[in-house]
Amino acid sequence: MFSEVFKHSAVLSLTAERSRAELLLGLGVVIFLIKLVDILVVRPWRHWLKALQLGCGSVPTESRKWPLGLDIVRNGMLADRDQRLPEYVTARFAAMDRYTWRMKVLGSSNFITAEPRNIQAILATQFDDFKLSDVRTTNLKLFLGRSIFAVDGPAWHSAREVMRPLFTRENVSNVCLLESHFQTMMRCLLESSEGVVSTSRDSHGRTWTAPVSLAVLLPRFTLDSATEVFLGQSAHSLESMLRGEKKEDLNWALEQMVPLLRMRLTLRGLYWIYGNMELRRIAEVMHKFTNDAMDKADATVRSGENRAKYDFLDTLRARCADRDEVREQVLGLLAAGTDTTAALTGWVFYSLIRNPRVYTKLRDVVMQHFGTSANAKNTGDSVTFEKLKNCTYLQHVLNETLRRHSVVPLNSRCAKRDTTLPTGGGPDGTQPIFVPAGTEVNFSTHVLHRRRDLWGPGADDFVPERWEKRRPGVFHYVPFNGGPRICIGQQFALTEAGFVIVRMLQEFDAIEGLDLDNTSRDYSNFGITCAPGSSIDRHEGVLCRLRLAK
Ligand code: HEM
Ligand SMILES: *[C@@H]1O[C@H](CO)[C@@H](O)[C@H](O)[C@H]1NC(C)=O
Ligand SMILES: *[C@@H]1O[C@H](CO)[C@@H](O)[C@H](O)[C@H]1NC(C)=O
Ligand SMILES: *[C@@H]1O[C@H](CO)[C@@H](O)[C@H](O)[C@H]1NC(C)=O
Ligand SMILES: CC(=O)N[C@H]1CO[C@H](CO)[C@@H](O)[C@@H]1O
Ligand SMILES: CC(=O)N[C@H]1CO[C@H](CO)[C@@H](O)[C@@H]1O
Repeated sequence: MFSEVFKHSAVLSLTAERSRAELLLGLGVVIFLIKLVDILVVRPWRHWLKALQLGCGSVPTESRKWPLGLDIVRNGMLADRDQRLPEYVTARFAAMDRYTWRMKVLGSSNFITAEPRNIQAILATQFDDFKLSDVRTTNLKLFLGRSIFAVDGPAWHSAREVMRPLFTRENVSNVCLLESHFQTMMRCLLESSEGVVSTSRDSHGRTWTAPVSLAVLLPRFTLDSATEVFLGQSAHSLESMLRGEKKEDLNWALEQMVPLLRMRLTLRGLYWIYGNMELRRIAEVMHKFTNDAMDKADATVRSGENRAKYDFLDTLRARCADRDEVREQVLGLLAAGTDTTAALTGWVFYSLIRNPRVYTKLRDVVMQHFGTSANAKNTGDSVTFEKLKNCTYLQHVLNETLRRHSVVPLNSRCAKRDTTLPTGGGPDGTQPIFVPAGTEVNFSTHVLHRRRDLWGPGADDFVPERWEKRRPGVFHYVPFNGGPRICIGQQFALTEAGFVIVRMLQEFDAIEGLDLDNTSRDYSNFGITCAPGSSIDRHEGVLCRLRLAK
């Protein structure tokens, strides 16, 4: 009896539930249809009207062969595998035959540009119309929290203020600390493991290093010195390499982070499905390193030791809200500053190897300007910030390298509100274009820096001398971006790269590439930044041997 009643009421509630479900489903369908009409009809119509009002022209869309532009995604992956990603982007611009166009990939539609006026608008004149893209902020926030690199709006403003004193000319010009790390890198160049000499002599009795990948050594050098500058405590990753240690240290964590973040950026909205366990492990290592540094700094306060080496850390601690923020800002600086500077330095040697004329000329200039390495060792301060800045040919080599090899070749911003960009629309591409709120705009400095109409027919060639005559036009040359969010570490990077180049040229009087393949193509190893790759192993770029100077 009871069970009868029970059954009955169960049936009742089941039907009630079913009709509720049907109602919900119906409602869902209606909402979906409204949304569909909005996306397919109302919005395009509204945008078309607004574009018309604003005098904007239409922008051509890149053609696609497969649904969702999967052919473009696939070709991008193939180009990346072949270490040709920058050239792939160039080829797409060439196929479009203009410098601003639209691409539709994986359901999203965005603009891409290599037009100085548009890049200037995005980064400077219309700064407030744009924000960082959401993929970047969500992904980075996880790692870097309030880091200047990951935040936007007022949070960015205040982070930029926190950083400002660290990057004054006075603070950036201090190169003293670099020499000891350079000495460790020299040992890595001359020894296979601690104390075991790896050099050999040629038939003229000259000493050469064993084959070495500079793209492997340089990120360790920049990490070791940046950690000492910002935390008062070096990661000593070059030393652990000499000792053959393979531990989960800070260098390991940063190395792991790059492919992981890259995959998550590729997955866009689905980023959270990938790599959470690994991320936690990496974060732990990073937290431990920064916390240890702060503990050590505190211990010196108590013991009354010299605290000069904690200057940068002290400034950060005085200006950040709490310990966690100090950690986030330091990790942001390491993420933004180490691989980039290493990539620039790597590209310089990559270019010198392929242009012996420039190597010889630069070495002569360095010898005149800075003297020999014996000089550097004895006086200790022969390579100074002022002297680096004063060495014009060195600056031109840096300029030319950053022009031909953008460390950040492709970047993007997202429109915060409906806005326009100055050019790229209409049949001849000279009208402004309409950029609806939420639209991503990619910009490629790689394409910009190699435009023949801006740089001449030899735009692809490595000719530092072009900088003797030429001042680039406004926003024709932006390796560090421009506007309010211009790279805050620019001078820091140029000083460090200049220092390493001068010291290397003092120590070595010849360099021989061991991965040249007789073609003029380039090998670009894309992580988050674009570093030199290699025809042999993309992770061992700038494979070479060097001859010790007499
Ligand atoms: C050759 C080396 C470097 C290159 C090519 C480079 C390039 C760039 C670029 C293109 C940006 C703008 C990114 C964007 O807003 O989307 C940037 C921002 C930044 N860079 Fe660098 N960078 C280099 C070295 C450094 C160094 C050594 C540091 C610090 C020690 C550093 C710290 C930063 C920071 C903190 C930002 C964010 C600035 C902000 O958003 O206000 N960079 N860099
Ligand atoms: C950097 O320079 C400024 C002045 O140029 C100074 O006030 C500041 O304390 C310096 N040091 C650090 C680590 O920020
Ligand atoms: C820089 O070069 C100029 C002219 O070549 C010279 O007068 C000046 O002393 C140099 N400065 C330094 C710091 O080397
Ligand atoms: C490069 O070219 C030279 C001569 O043109 C040839 O002897 C050499 O084998 C080539 N090397 C490669 C890797 O193709
Ligand atoms: C290293 C570097 O980029 N140096 C110079 C390159 O050219 C620009 C623009 O002319 C200069 O402002 C830089 O100082
Ligand atoms: C390199 C880069 O930032 N690419 C961006 C271009 O725009 C799309 C949006 O459609 C972003 O998802 C990419 O990350």
